[in-house]
Amino acid sequence: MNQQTLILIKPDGLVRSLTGNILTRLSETKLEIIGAKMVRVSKGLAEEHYRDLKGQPFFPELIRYLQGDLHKRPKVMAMVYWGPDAITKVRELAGATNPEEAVPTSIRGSFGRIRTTGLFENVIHASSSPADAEREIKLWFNPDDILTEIYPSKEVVEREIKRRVWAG
Ligand code: IDP
Ligand code: MG
Repeated sequence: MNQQTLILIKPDGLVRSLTGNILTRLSETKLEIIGAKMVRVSKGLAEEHYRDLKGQPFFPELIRYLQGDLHKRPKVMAMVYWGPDAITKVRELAGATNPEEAVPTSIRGSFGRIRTTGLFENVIHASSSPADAEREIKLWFNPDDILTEIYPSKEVVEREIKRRVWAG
């Protein structure tokens, strides 16, 4: 069954110049990239993304991690991959949440580490179920950012919306 999944290259992945390597590994899945962008992550976005983990002792540090505070690199690369069994395929390639337990050849097994504080610094995020994927993709992307109609969308007319345009 065709599925879509949200992938984030977290700030540690960017700071270690792992983008090319990770994209190459992901291309082995033969899935299609239907959305991609660089995002500066607000505290609100980070907290919403990881809202199920609120209350965990590592939650405040996890939010700072996703925002790039721990790596002085305030951005992530967000992508939507689409195709047969996308969620399982990408999760397998990503490896276990704990980099120490991840298969050594997986992305997290190869490049992840555990910080001295105990936080798993694991390079990549990948949605873990269709429901999570839908919630996460809708959080990170607008319908117009994605090249396939994966979820129903509608057109609205909005007035007096402030947005940035090119000055010249
Ligand atoms: P996942 O990223 O494999 O889906 P989640 O349980 O959703 O794992 O956790 C989100 C992120 O929070 C992980 O990728 C990791 O960075 C961090 N994390 C999860 N569990 C722990 C833990 O027990 N100790 C430290 N960090 C954790
Ligand atoms: Mg998760």
